[in-house]
Amino acid sequence: MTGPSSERSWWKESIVYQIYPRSFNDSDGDGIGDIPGIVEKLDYLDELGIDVVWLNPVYESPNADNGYDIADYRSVAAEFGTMDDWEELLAGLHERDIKLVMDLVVNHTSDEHEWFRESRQSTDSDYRDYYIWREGREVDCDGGPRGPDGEAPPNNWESFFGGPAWSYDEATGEWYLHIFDEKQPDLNWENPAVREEIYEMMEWWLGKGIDGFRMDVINIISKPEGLPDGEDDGAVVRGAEQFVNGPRIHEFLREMYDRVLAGRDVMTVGEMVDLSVEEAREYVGEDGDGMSMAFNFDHLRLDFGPHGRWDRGEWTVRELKGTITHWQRGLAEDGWNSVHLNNHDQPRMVSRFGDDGEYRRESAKLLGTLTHTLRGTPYVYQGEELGMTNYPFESLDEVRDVDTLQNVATAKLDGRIETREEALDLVRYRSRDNARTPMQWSSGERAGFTDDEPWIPVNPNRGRINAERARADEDSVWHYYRRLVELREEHDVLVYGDYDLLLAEHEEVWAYARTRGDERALVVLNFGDGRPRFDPPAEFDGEDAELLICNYEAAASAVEPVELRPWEARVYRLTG
Ligand code: TEU
Repeated sequence: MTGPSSERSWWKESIVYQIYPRSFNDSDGDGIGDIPGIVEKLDYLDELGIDVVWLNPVYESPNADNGYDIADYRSVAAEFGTMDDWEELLAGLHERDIKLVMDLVVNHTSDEHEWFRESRQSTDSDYRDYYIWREGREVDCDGGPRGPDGEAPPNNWESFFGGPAWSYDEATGEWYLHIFDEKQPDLNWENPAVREEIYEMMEWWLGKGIDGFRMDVINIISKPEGLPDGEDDGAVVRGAEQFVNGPRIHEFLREMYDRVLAGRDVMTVGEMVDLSVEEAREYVGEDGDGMSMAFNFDHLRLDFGPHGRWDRGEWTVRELKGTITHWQRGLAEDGWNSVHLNNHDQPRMVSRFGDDGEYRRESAKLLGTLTHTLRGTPYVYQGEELGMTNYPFESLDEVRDVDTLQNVATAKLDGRIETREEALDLVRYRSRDNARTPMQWSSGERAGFTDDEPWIPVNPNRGRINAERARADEDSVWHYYRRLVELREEHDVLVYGDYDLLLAEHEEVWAYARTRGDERALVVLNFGDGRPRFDPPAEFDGEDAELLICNYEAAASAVEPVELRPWEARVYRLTG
Protein backbone atom coordinates (compact mmCIF):
# COMPACT_ATOMS: atom_id res chain seq x y z
CA MET A 1 0.00 0.00 0.00
CA THR A 2 2.96 2.30 0.50
CA GLY A 3 4.67 1.46 -2.79
CA PRO A 4 8.07 -0.09 -3.41
CA SER A 5 11.00 1.00 -1.36
CA SER A 6 12.60 2.93 -4.23
CA GLU A 7 9.48 5.01 -4.96
CA ARG A 8 9.84 8.70 -4.14
CA SER A 9 7.88 10.33 -1.38
CA TRP A 10 8.28 13.45 0.72
CA TRP A 11 8.58 11.58 3.98
CA LYS A 12 11.51 9.56 2.68
CA GLU A 13 13.33 12.76 1.77
CA SER A 14 12.48 14.52 5.03
CA ILE A 15 14.41 14.99 8.23
CA VAL A 16 12.14 14.79 11.25
CA TYR A 17 12.84 16.92 14.32
CA GLN A 18 11.26 15.69 17.53
CA ILE A 19 9.98 18.26 20.03
CA TYR A 20 9.30 17.27 23.61
CA PRO A 21 7.24 20.37 24.43
CA ARG A 22 7.59 20.26 28.19
CA SER A 23 11.36 20.73 27.82
CA PHE A 24 11.70 22.83 24.66
CA ASN A 25 10.97 26.47 25.47
CA ASP A 26 8.86 28.15 28.15
CA SER A 27 7.21 31.40 27.04
CA ASP A 28 5.22 32.28 30.17
CA GLY A 29 7.68 31.62 32.98
CA ASP A 30 5.90 28.74 34.72
CA GLY A 31 8.89 26.45 34.27
CA ILE A 32 7.12 24.26 31.71
CA GLY A 33 7.78 24.49 27.99
CA ASP A 34 4.74 25.42 25.91
CA ILE A 35 3.39 25.91 22.40
CA PRO A 36 3.98 29.68 22.18
CA GLY A 37 7.53 28.78 23.23
CA ILE A 38 7.84 26.59 20.14
CA VAL A 39 6.39 29.37 17.99
CA GLU A 40 9.20 31.65 19.24
CA LYS A 41 11.69 29.13 17.90
CA LEU A 42 10.24 28.56 14.45
CA ASP A 43 13.05 30.44 12.75
CA TYR A 44 15.56 28.34 14.65
CA LEU A 45 13.98 25.19 13.19
CA ASP A 46 13.84 26.75 9.75
CA GLU A 47 17.51 27.66 9.86
CA LEU A 48 18.45 24.16 10.92
CA GLY A 49 16.67 23.04 7.76
CA ILE A 50 14.51 20.22 9.09
CA ASP A 51 11.37 19.25 7.18
CA VAL A 52 8.95 17.75 9.70
CA VAL A 53 8.24 18.31 13.38
CA TRP A 54 6.98 15.40 15.46
CA LEU A 55 5.36 16.90 18.52
CA ASN A 56 5.08 14.74 21.64
CA PRO A 57 1.60 14.79 23.27
CA VAL A 58 0.21 18.22 24.10
CA TYR A 59 -3.29 17.06 25.05
CA GLU A 60 -5.01 17.53 28.38
CA SER A 61 -3.45 15.12 30.84
CA PRO A 62 -2.87 14.63 34.56
CA ASN A 63 0.76 13.89 33.57
CA ALA A 64 1.28 10.58 35.30
CA ASP A 65 3.44 9.87 32.23
CA ASN A 66 4.01 13.39 30.87
CA GLY A 67 1.13 13.54 28.45
CA TYR A 68 1.09 9.87 27.42
CA ASP A 69 -1.91 9.58 29.74
CA ILE A 70 -4.48 11.54 27.76
CA ALA A 71 -7.64 12.84 29.42
CA ASP A 72 -9.09 14.52 26.32
CA TYR A 73 -7.93 13.70 22.80
CA ARG A 74 -9.39 16.85 21.27
CA SER A 75 -7.80 19.43 23.50
CA VAL A 76 -4.58 21.25 24.23
CA ALA A 77 -3.45 21.12 27.86
CA ALA A 78 -3.68 24.53 29.52
CA GLU A 79 -0.04 24.34 30.62
CA PHE A 80 0.95 24.15 26.93
CA GLY A 81 -1.38 26.92 25.76
CA THR A 82 -4.63 27.03 23.83
CA MET A 83 -5.99 25.53 20.62
CA ASP A 84 -5.41 28.96 19.05
CA ASP A 85 -1.75 28.74 19.99
CA TRP A 86 -1.62 25.31 18.41
CA GLU A 87 -3.27 26.67 15.21
CA GLU A 88 -0.64 29.40 15.14
CA LEU A 89 2.10 26.78 15.47
CA LEU A 90 0.69 24.75 12.59
CA ALA A 91 0.37 27.83 10.39
CA GLY A 92 3.88 29.01 11.31
CA LEU A 93 5.36 25.63 10.44
CA HIS A 94 3.48 25.39 7.16
CA GLU A 95 4.57 28.92 6.20
CA ARG A 96 8.12 27.68 6.52
CA ASP A 97 7.39 24.50 4.57
CA ILE A 98 7.72 22.36 7.67
CA LYS A 99 5.18 19.63 8.25
CA LEU A 100 3.61 18.66 11.57
CA VAL A 101 3.13 15.12 12.84
CA MET A 102 1.13 14.62 16.02
CA ASP A 103 1.48 11.87 18.61
CA LEU A 104 -1.37 9.35 18.58
CA VAL A 105 -1.65 7.49 21.87
CA VAL A 106 -4.48 4.99 21.55
CA ASN A 107 -3.34 1.86 23.33
CA HIS A 108 -4.51 3.53 26.53
CA THR A 109 -6.01 6.72 27.91
CA SER A 110 -5.66 8.42 31.26
CA ASP A 111 -7.81 7.04 34.07
CA GLU A 112 -9.14 10.61 34.16
CA HIS A 113 -10.50 10.40 30.62
CA GLU A 114 -14.30 10.61 30.77
CA TRP A 115 -14.60 7.17 29.14
CA PHE A 116 -12.72 5.59 32.01
CA ARG A 117 -14.52 7.64 34.66
CA GLU A 118 -17.76 6.27 33.24
CA SER A 119 -16.34 2.79 32.74
CA ARG A 120 -15.35 2.32 36.36
CA GLN A 121 -18.76 3.42 37.70
CA SER A 122 -20.49 0.07 37.27
CA THR A 123 -20.27 -3.20 35.37
CA ASP A 124 -23.36 -2.07 33.43
CA SER A 125 -21.90 1.23 32.29
CA ASP A 126 -22.14 1.94 28.55
CA TYR A 127 -18.43 2.53 28.69
CA ARG A 128 -17.53 -0.63 30.64
CA ASP A 129 -16.28 -2.39 27.50
CA TYR A 130 -14.18 0.55 26.43
CA TYR A 131 -11.52 -0.91 28.74
CA ILE A 132 -10.35 -4.36 29.77
CA TRP A 133 -11.95 -5.46 33.03
CA ARG A 134 -11.71 -8.93 34.57
CA GLU A 135 -12.36 -10.64 37.85
CA GLY A 136 -9.40 -11.71 39.97
CA ARG A 137 -8.45 -15.36 40.22
CA GLU A 138 -7.82 -17.82 43.02
CA VAL A 139 -4.20 -18.85 43.42
CA ASP A 140 -2.38 -20.72 46.16
CA CYS A 141 1.10 -19.22 45.77
CA ASP A 142 2.31 -16.36 47.98
CA GLY A 143 3.41 -12.89 47.00
CA GLY A 144 2.13 -10.34 44.53
CA PRO A 145 -0.83 -8.04 44.80
CA ARG A 146 -4.19 -9.26 46.10
CA GLY A 147 -7.81 -8.16 46.01
CA PRO A 148 -9.82 -7.93 49.25
CA ASP A 149 -10.59 -11.67 49.30
CA GLY A 150 -7.02 -12.66 48.64
CA GLU A 151 -7.56 -13.14 44.91
CA ALA A 152 -4.71 -12.47 42.46
CA PRO A 153 -4.80 -10.35 39.27
CA PRO A 154 -6.46 -11.97 36.22
CA ASN A 155 -3.10 -12.99 34.70
CA ASN A 156 0.64 -12.61 35.28
CA TRP A 157 1.38 -9.78 32.82
CA GLU A 158 3.71 -7.05 34.01
CA SER A 159 3.71 -3.33 33.38
CA PHE A 160 6.56 -1.72 31.42
CA PHE A 161 6.99 0.53 34.40
CA GLY A 162 7.49 -2.33 36.89
CA GLY A 163 4.95 -4.35 38.91
CA PRO A 164 1.75 -6.04 37.71
CA ALA A 165 -0.19 -4.83 34.66
CA TRP A 166 -3.47 -4.95 36.61
CA SER A 167 -5.04 -2.77 39.29
CA TYR A 168 -7.95 -3.68 41.48
CA ASP A 169 -10.81 -1.19 41.48
CA GLU A 170 -12.96 -1.17 44.57
CA ALA A 171 -16.06 0.42 43.06
CA THR A 172 -16.93 -2.71 41.05
CA GLY A 173 -14.60 -5.28 42.62
CA GLU A 174 -12.82 -6.04 39.32
CA TRP A 175 -9.34 -5.46 37.90
CA TYR A 176 -8.43 -3.37 34.87
CA LEU A 177 -5.47 -3.86 32.56
CA HIS A 178 -2.71 -1.26 32.22
CA ILE A 179 0.43 -2.25 30.31
CA PHE A 180 1.94 1.04 31.47
CA ASP A 181 1.15 3.02 34.62
CA GLU A 182 -1.97 2.33 36.67
CA LYS A 183 -3.17 5.73 35.52
CA GLN A 184 -3.00 4.49 31.89
CA PRO A 185 -5.79 1.90 31.47
CA ASP A 186 -5.62 -0.03 28.18
CA LEU A 187 -8.43 0.57 25.71
CA ASN A 188 -10.40 -2.44 24.51
CA TRP A 189 -9.83 -2.53 20.74
CA GLU A 190 -12.16 -5.53 20.45
CA ASN A 191 -14.99 -3.06 20.96
CA PRO A 192 -15.98 -1.49 17.58
CA ALA A 193 -17.28 1.62 19.37
CA VAL A 194 -13.77 2.30 20.70
CA ARG A 195 -12.29 1.97 17.25
CA GLU A 196 -14.92 4.28 15.79
CA GLU A 197 -14.18 6.94 18.44
CA ILE A 198 -10.50 6.79 17.61
CA TYR A 199 -10.97 7.00 13.85
CA GLU A 200 -13.24 10.00 14.25
CA MET A 201 -10.71 11.68 16.49
CA MET A 202 -7.95 11.05 13.92
CA GLU A 203 -10.11 12.55 11.19
CA TRP A 204 -10.76 15.55 13.36
CA TRP A 205 -7.02 16.26 13.68
CA LEU A 206 -6.40 15.57 9.99
CA GLY A 207 -9.19 18.00 9.24
CA LYS A 208 -7.15 20.65 10.99
CA GLY A 209 -4.41 20.12 8.44
CA ILE A 210 -1.79 18.03 10.20
CA ASP A 211 0.56 15.94 8.11
CA GLY A 212 0.54 12.63 9.94
CA PHE A 213 0.80 10.67 13.14
CA ARG A 214 3.47 9.03 15.24
CA MET A 215 1.60 6.08 16.70
CA ASP A 216 2.51 5.22 20.26
CA VAL A 217 3.10 1.49 21.04
CA ILE A 218 0.75 0.73 18.16
CA ASN A 219 1.66 -2.95 17.81
CA ILE A 220 0.32 -3.88 21.25
CA ILE A 221 -3.30 -2.76 20.83
CA SER A 222 -4.69 -6.25 20.06
CA LYS A 223 -4.87 -8.53 23.09
CA PRO A 224 -5.51 -12.27 22.64
CA GLU A 225 -8.78 -13.81 23.66
CA GLY A 226 -8.73 -15.18 27.19
CA LEU A 227 -5.69 -13.03 28.04
CA PRO A 228 -3.39 -16.03 28.65
CA ASP A 229 -0.47 -15.86 31.08
CA GLY A 230 2.91 -14.81 29.73
CA GLU A 231 5.46 -17.60 29.62
CA ASP A 232 8.53 -16.28 27.90
CA ASP A 233 10.98 -15.07 30.54
CA GLY A 234 13.11 -13.41 27.89
CA ALA A 235 10.28 -11.11 26.76
CA VAL A 236 10.74 -7.30 27.11
CA VAL A 237 8.18 -7.52 29.87
CA ARG A 238 6.22 -10.56 31.15
CA GLY A 239 3.24 -11.21 28.88
CA ALA A 240 4.72 -9.35 25.90
CA GLU A 241 4.65 -12.39 23.62
CA GLN A 242 0.88 -12.44 24.15
CA PHE A 243 0.07 -8.84 23.31
CA VAL A 244 2.93 -7.74 20.99
CA ASN A 245 1.68 -8.08 17.38
CA GLY A 246 -1.51 -9.58 18.82
CA PRO A 247 -4.00 -11.66 16.80
CA ARG A 248 -6.09 -8.84 15.27
CA ILE A 249 -3.37 -6.20 14.94
CA HIS A 250 -3.25 -6.16 11.13
CA GLU A 251 -7.01 -6.22 10.86
CA PHE A 252 -7.25 -3.16 13.14
CA LEU A 253 -4.53 -1.22 11.35
CA ARG A 254 -5.96 -1.95 7.93
CA GLU A 255 -9.33 -0.83 9.14
CA MET A 256 -7.73 2.39 10.42
CA TYR A 257 -6.02 2.83 7.08
CA ASP A 258 -9.16 2.22 5.01
CA ARG A 259 -11.33 4.28 7.27
CA VAL A 260 -9.02 7.27 7.89
CA LEU A 261 -5.70 7.34 6.07
CA ALA A 262 -6.34 6.00 2.56
CA GLY A 263 -6.11 8.66 -0.13
CA ARG A 264 -4.37 11.19 2.11
CA ASP A 265 -0.76 12.12 1.55
CA VAL A 266 0.24 11.78 5.19
CA MET A 267 3.16 10.24 7.01
CA THR A 268 2.67 7.61 9.69
CA VAL A 269 5.33 6.12 11.89
CA GLY A 270 4.46 3.30 14.22
CA GLU A 271 6.34 2.97 17.46
CA MET A 272 6.70 -0.78 17.70
CA VAL A 273 7.63 -2.78 20.75
CA ASP A 274 9.91 -5.78 20.18
CA LEU A 275 9.67 -5.85 16.39
CA SER A 276 11.49 -8.13 13.96
CA VAL A 277 12.34 -7.15 10.38
CA GLU A 278 9.91 -9.75 9.03
CA GLU A 279 7.10 -8.35 11.17
CA ALA A 280 8.07 -4.81 10.17
CA ARG A 281 7.40 -5.63 6.53
CA GLU A 282 3.90 -6.69 7.45
CA TYR A 283 3.28 -3.18 8.78
CA VAL A 284 5.26 -1.00 6.39
CA GLY A 285 5.83 -3.15 3.31
CA GLU A 286 4.07 -2.89 -0.02
CA ASP A 287 1.47 -5.44 1.04
CA GLY A 288 1.45 -4.15 4.59
CA ASP A 289 -0.97 -2.05 6.59
CA GLY A 290 -0.26 1.24 4.83
CA MET A 291 2.03 2.64 7.47
CA SER A 292 4.95 4.72 6.15
CA MET A 293 7.56 3.43 8.56
CA ALA A 294 8.17 2.00 12.00
CA PHE A 295 10.53 2.61 14.88
CA ASN A 296 12.35 -0.50 15.97
CA PHE A 297 14.55 -0.66 19.05
CA ASP A 298 16.88 -3.59 18.39
CA HIS A 299 19.96 -1.35 18.41
CA LEU A 300 18.79 0.34 21.60
CA ARG A 301 18.72 -3.02 23.39
CA LEU A 302 22.35 -3.92 22.78
CA ASP A 303 23.38 -2.43 26.10
CA PHE A 304 20.68 -4.12 28.16
CA GLY A 305 21.93 -6.43 30.89
CA PRO A 306 20.78 -9.95 31.81
CA HIS A 307 17.85 -8.36 33.66
CA GLY A 308 16.80 -6.25 30.73
CA ARG A 309 16.54 -2.51 30.39
CA TRP A 310 17.08 -1.68 34.05
CA ASP A 311 20.38 -3.47 34.03
CA ARG A 312 23.50 -2.45 32.16
CA GLY A 313 25.38 -4.51 29.59
CA GLU A 314 28.16 -3.75 27.10
CA TRP A 315 27.67 -3.06 23.40
CA THR A 316 30.29 -3.32 20.68
CA VAL A 317 30.72 -1.47 17.40
CA ARG A 318 30.39 -4.74 15.50
CA GLU A 319 27.07 -5.47 17.18
CA LEU A 320 25.78 -1.98 16.48
CA LYS A 321 26.67 -2.11 12.80
CA GLY A 322 25.45 -5.70 12.58
CA THR A 323 22.05 -4.84 14.03
CA ILE A 324 21.51 -1.73 11.95
CA THR A 325 22.80 -3.46 8.82
CA HIS A 326 20.28 -6.24 9.41
CA TRP A 327 17.49 -3.64 9.28
CA GLN A 328 19.02 -1.82 6.30
CA ARG A 329 19.06 -5.08 4.34
CA GLY A 330 15.72 -6.31 5.65
CA LEU A 331 13.83 -3.27 4.34
CA ALA A 332 15.97 -2.74 1.23
CA GLU A 333 13.39 -3.98 -1.28
CA ASP A 334 10.21 -3.53 0.68
CA GLY A 335 9.43 -0.99 3.39
CA TRP A 336 11.39 1.97 4.72
CA ASN A 337 13.52 2.53 7.84
CA SER A 338 13.27 5.28 10.40
CA VAL A 339 16.74 6.07 11.67
CA HIS A 340 17.11 7.16 15.28
CA LEU A 341 19.66 6.81 18.06
CA ASN A 342 17.71 8.64 20.75
CA ASN A 343 14.34 10.12 21.64
CA HIS A 344 12.43 11.24 24.74
CA ASP A 345 12.57 7.68 26.17
CA GLN A 346 16.27 7.11 25.71
CA PRO A 347 19.51 8.47 27.11
CA ARG A 348 21.34 11.04 24.99
CA MET A 349 23.06 9.38 22.05
CA VAL A 350 26.41 11.10 22.50
CA SER A 351 26.60 9.77 26.07
CA ARG A 352 25.53 6.28 25.04
CA PHE A 353 27.21 5.62 21.69
CA GLY A 354 29.76 8.44 21.53
CA ASP A 355 32.11 10.11 24.01
CA ASP A 356 30.52 12.92 26.01
CA GLY A 357 33.92 13.94 27.45
CA GLU A 358 37.01 14.76 25.42
CA TYR A 359 35.52 13.93 22.01
CA ARG A 360 31.98 15.12 22.54
CA ARG A 361 31.96 17.39 19.53
CA GLU A 362 33.62 14.91 17.19
CA SER A 363 31.51 11.96 18.29
CA ALA A 364 28.24 13.91 18.17
CA LYS A 365 29.11 14.83 14.58
CA LEU A 366 30.00 11.24 13.77
CA LEU A 367 26.68 9.95 15.09
CA GLY A 368 24.84 12.63 13.12
CA THR A 369 26.75 11.57 10.01
CA LEU A 370 25.55 8.04 10.58
CA THR A 371 21.88 8.89 11.03
CA HIS A 372 21.85 11.21 8.01
CA THR A 373 23.59 8.82 5.63
CA LEU A 374 21.84 5.53 6.37
CA ARG A 375 18.94 4.55 4.14
CA GLY A 376 15.80 5.74 5.89
CA THR A 377 14.27 8.86 7.38
CA PRO A 378 16.50 10.49 10.03
CA TYR A 379 14.96 11.60 13.33
CA VAL A 380 16.73 14.34 15.28
CA TYR A 381 15.73 14.64 18.92
CA GLN A 382 15.77 18.21 20.29
CA GLY A 383 19.23 19.18 21.56
CA GLU A 384 20.94 16.43 19.61
CA GLU A 385 21.99 19.10 17.11
CA LEU A 386 23.90 20.77 19.96
CA GLY A 387 25.49 17.54 21.16
CA MET A 388 23.56 17.68 24.44
CA THR A 389 24.58 15.02 26.97
CA ASN A 390 23.13 12.94 29.80
CA TYR A 391 22.52 14.63 33.14
CA PRO A 392 24.82 13.99 36.14
CA PHE A 393 22.11 12.95 38.63
CA GLU A 394 23.28 13.32 42.24
CA SER A 395 20.02 12.31 43.86
CA LEU A 396 16.78 10.56 43.01
CA ASP A 397 15.06 13.83 43.98
CA GLU A 398 16.17 15.16 40.63
CA VAL A 399 14.25 12.41 38.81
CA ARG A 400 10.73 13.13 37.54
CA ASP A 401 10.10 10.12 35.33
CA VAL A 402 7.59 7.47 36.43
CA ASP A 403 9.42 4.76 34.45
CA THR A 404 12.71 5.47 36.22
CA LEU A 405 11.26 5.81 39.70
CA GLN A 406 9.11 2.69 39.52
CA ASN A 407 11.72 0.50 37.89
CA VAL A 408 14.42 1.58 40.34
CA ALA A 409 12.02 0.78 43.20
CA THR A 410 11.26 -2.65 41.67
CA ALA A 411 14.98 -3.38 41.15
CA LYS A 412 15.62 -2.49 44.81
CA LEU A 413 12.83 -4.79 45.97
CA ASP A 414 14.22 -7.61 43.82
CA GLY A 415 17.66 -7.05 45.34
CA ARG A 416 19.19 -6.17 41.96
CA ILE A 417 20.17 -2.72 43.22
CA GLU A 418 21.63 -2.57 46.70
CA THR A 419 23.27 0.79 47.22
CA ARG A 420 22.29 4.37 46.49
CA GLU A 421 25.34 4.76 44.27
CA GLU A 422 24.30 1.72 42.19
CA ALA A 423 20.87 3.23 41.72
CA LEU A 424 22.31 6.59 40.68
CA ASP A 425 24.80 4.98 38.29
CA LEU A 426 21.99 3.23 36.51
CA VAL A 427 19.81 6.36 36.45
CA ARG A 428 22.68 8.42 34.98
CA TYR A 429 23.10 5.83 32.28
CA ARG A 430 19.55 4.79 31.51
CA SER A 431 16.90 7.23 32.73
CA ARG A 432 14.52 8.81 30.25
CA ASP A 433 15.06 12.07 32.12
CA ASN A 434 18.51 12.35 30.55
CA ALA A 435 16.70 13.38 27.39
CA ARG A 436 14.10 15.49 29.15
CA THR A 437 16.24 18.16 30.82
CA PRO A 438 15.55 21.59 29.31
CA MET A 439 16.78 22.47 25.86
CA GLN A 440 19.92 24.59 26.29
CA TRP A 441 19.36 27.83 24.43
CA SER A 442 21.94 29.98 26.21
CA SER A 443 24.50 29.88 29.01
CA GLY A 444 22.22 31.55 31.59
CA GLU A 445 21.28 29.93 34.88
CA ARG A 446 18.15 28.41 33.33
CA ALA A 447 19.71 27.93 29.91
CA GLY A 448 17.30 30.47 28.40
CA PHE A 449 14.56 27.84 28.74
CA THR A 450 12.49 29.63 31.37
CA ASP A 451 12.47 32.63 33.70
CA ASP A 452 11.39 30.60 36.69
CA GLU A 453 12.23 27.29 38.34
CA PRO A 454 12.18 24.65 35.55
CA TRP A 455 10.09 21.52 36.12
CA ILE A 456 13.26 19.43 35.81
CA PRO A 457 16.82 20.56 36.47
CA VAL A 458 18.94 22.17 33.76
CA ASN A 459 22.15 20.37 32.85
CA PRO A 460 25.11 22.13 34.52
CA ASN A 461 27.04 21.98 31.23
CA ARG A 462 24.74 24.66 29.71
CA GLY A 463 27.65 27.17 29.73
CA ARG A 464 29.58 25.08 27.23
CA ILE A 465 26.71 23.46 25.36
CA ASN A 466 23.98 25.82 24.17
CA ALA A 467 22.36 27.00 20.96
CA GLU A 468 23.62 30.58 21.16
CA ARG A 469 27.21 29.47 21.41
CA ALA A 470 26.80 26.72 18.82
CA ARG A 471 25.35 29.08 16.25
CA ALA A 472 28.18 31.57 16.71
CA ASP A 473 30.79 28.84 16.18
CA GLU A 474 31.23 27.63 12.59
CA ASP A 475 32.83 24.42 13.86
CA SER A 476 29.92 23.45 16.13
CA VAL A 477 27.78 20.34 16.01
CA TRP A 478 24.88 22.63 15.00
CA HIS A 479 26.56 23.92 11.84
CA TYR A 480 27.65 20.40 10.99
CA TYR A 481 24.01 19.24 11.25
CA ARG A 482 22.96 22.05 8.93
CA ARG A 483 25.43 20.78 6.37
CA LEU A 484 24.16 17.21 6.79
CA VAL A 485 20.65 18.43 6.08
CA GLU A 486 21.85 20.16 2.91
CA LEU A 487 23.82 17.15 1.75
CA ARG A 488 20.79 14.95 1.95
CA GLU A 489 18.86 17.50 -0.09
CA GLU A 490 21.58 17.73 -2.72
CA HIS A 491 22.42 14.06 -3.13
CA ASP A 492 19.63 11.63 -3.85
CA VAL A 493 22.05 8.78 -3.39
CA LEU A 494 22.08 9.52 0.36
CA VAL A 495 18.31 9.12 0.48
CA TYR A 496 17.51 6.38 -2.02
CA GLY A 497 20.85 4.67 -2.63
CA ASP A 498 21.38 1.02 -1.75
CA TYR A 499 23.33 0.35 1.42
CA ASP A 500 26.30 -2.02 1.35
CA LEU A 501 28.36 -2.76 4.41
CA LEU A 502 32.13 -2.82 3.90
CA LEU A 503 34.80 -4.27 6.22
CA ALA A 504 32.11 -6.07 8.21
CA GLU A 505 34.60 -7.59 10.66
CA HIS A 506 36.37 -4.35 11.57
CA GLU A 507 36.20 -3.70 15.32
CA GLU A 508 36.41 0.09 15.19
CA VAL A 509 35.51 1.31 11.71
CA TRP A 510 32.03 1.27 10.25
CA ALA A 511 32.20 1.81 6.51
CA TYR A 512 29.47 1.52 3.92
CA ALA A 513 28.69 2.40 0.36
CA ARG A 514 25.52 3.99 -0.96
CA THR A 515 24.77 3.39 -4.61
CA ARG A 516 22.09 4.62 -6.96
CA GLY A 517 22.79 3.99 -10.63
CA ASP A 518 26.03 5.84 -11.38
CA GLU A 519 25.93 7.80 -8.15
CA ARG A 520 28.11 6.40 -5.37
CA ALA A 521 28.94 7.59 -1.89
CA LEU A 522 31.26 6.09 0.67
CA VAL A 523 30.85 6.65 4.41
CA VAL A 524 33.71 5.95 6.81
CA LEU A 525 33.18 6.25 10.56
CA ASN A 526 35.83 5.68 13.22
CA PHE A 527 33.81 4.62 16.21
CA GLY A 528 36.27 5.33 19.01
CA ASP A 529 39.24 7.36 20.19
CA GLY A 530 41.84 5.14 18.51
CA ARG A 531 43.62 5.89 15.24
CA PRO A 532 42.85 2.91 13.03
CA ARG A 533 43.91 2.78 9.41
CA PHE A 534 41.22 2.74 6.80
CA ASP A 535 42.23 0.69 3.79
CA PRO A 536 39.57 1.14 1.13
CA PRO A 537 38.28 -2.06 -0.45
CA ALA A 538 39.72 -2.56 -3.95
CA GLU A 539 36.64 -1.27 -5.77
CA PHE A 540 37.10 2.16 -4.12
CA ASP A 541 40.86 2.38 -3.72
CA GLY A 542 42.30 5.26 -5.72
CA GLU A 543 38.94 6.29 -7.18
CA ASP A 544 38.46 10.00 -7.82
CA ALA A 545 36.23 11.45 -5.16
CA GLU A 546 35.02 14.61 -3.51
CA LEU A 547 34.99 14.73 0.30
CA LEU A 548 31.42 15.88 0.95
CA ILE A 549 31.82 16.28 4.70
CA CYS A 550 34.32 15.49 7.43
CA ASN A 551 34.33 16.37 11.13
CA TYR A 552 38.05 17.34 10.97
CA GLU A 553 40.10 19.53 8.65
CA ALA A 554 40.65 17.32 5.63
CA ALA A 555 41.11 17.41 1.90
CA ALA A 556 40.92 14.59 -0.61
CA SER A 557 40.48 14.21 -4.33
CA ALA A 558 40.48 10.42 -4.26
CA VAL A 559 39.66 7.58 -1.89
CA GLU A 560 42.97 6.54 -0.39
CA PRO A 561 44.26 4.70 2.67
CA VAL A 562 44.18 7.02 5.66
CA GLU A 563 44.89 6.93 9.38
CA LEU A 564 41.64 8.04 10.96
CA ARG A 565 41.58 10.48 13.86
CA PRO A 566 39.47 9.88 17.01
CA TRP A 567 35.78 9.70 16.05
CA GLU A 568 36.57 10.85 12.53
CA ALA A 569 33.68 10.71 10.06
CA ARG A 570 34.12 11.07 6.29
CA VAL A 571 31.61 11.01 3.47
CA TYR A 572 33.01 10.79 -0.07
CA ARG A 573 31.16 11.15 -3.31
CA LEU A 574 32.81 9.23 -6.10
CA THR A 575 33.37 11.43 -9.11
CA GLY A 576 35.29 9.12 -11.48
O1 TEU B 1 6.97 4.19 24.88
C1 TEU B 1 6.82 2.82 24.71
C2 TEU B 1 7.75 1.96 25.38
O2 TEU B 1 7.91 0.83 24.99
C3 TEU B 1 8.42 2.49 26.60
O3 TEU B 1 7.86 1.95 27.72
C4 TEU B 1 9.82 2.18 26.61
O4 TEU B 1 10.00 0.84 26.93
C5 TEU B 1 10.44 3.03 27.68
O5 TEU B 1 10.02 4.34 27.51
C6 TEU B 1 11.92 3.00 27.60
O6 TEU B 1 12.40 3.18 26.34
C7 TEU B 1 5.91 5.00 24.54
C8 TEU B 1 6.26 6.46 24.77
O7 TEU B 1 7.28 6.83 23.89
C9 TEU B 1 6.63 6.64 26.21
O8 TEU B 1 7.07 7.94 26.48
C10 TEU B 1 5.39 6.32 27.01
O9 TEU B 1 5.72 6.35 28.38
C11 TEU B 1 4.82 4.95 26.67
O10 TEU B 1 4.75 4.70 25.28
C12 TEU B 1 3.42 4.83 27.18
O11 TEU B 1 2.55 5.64 26.44
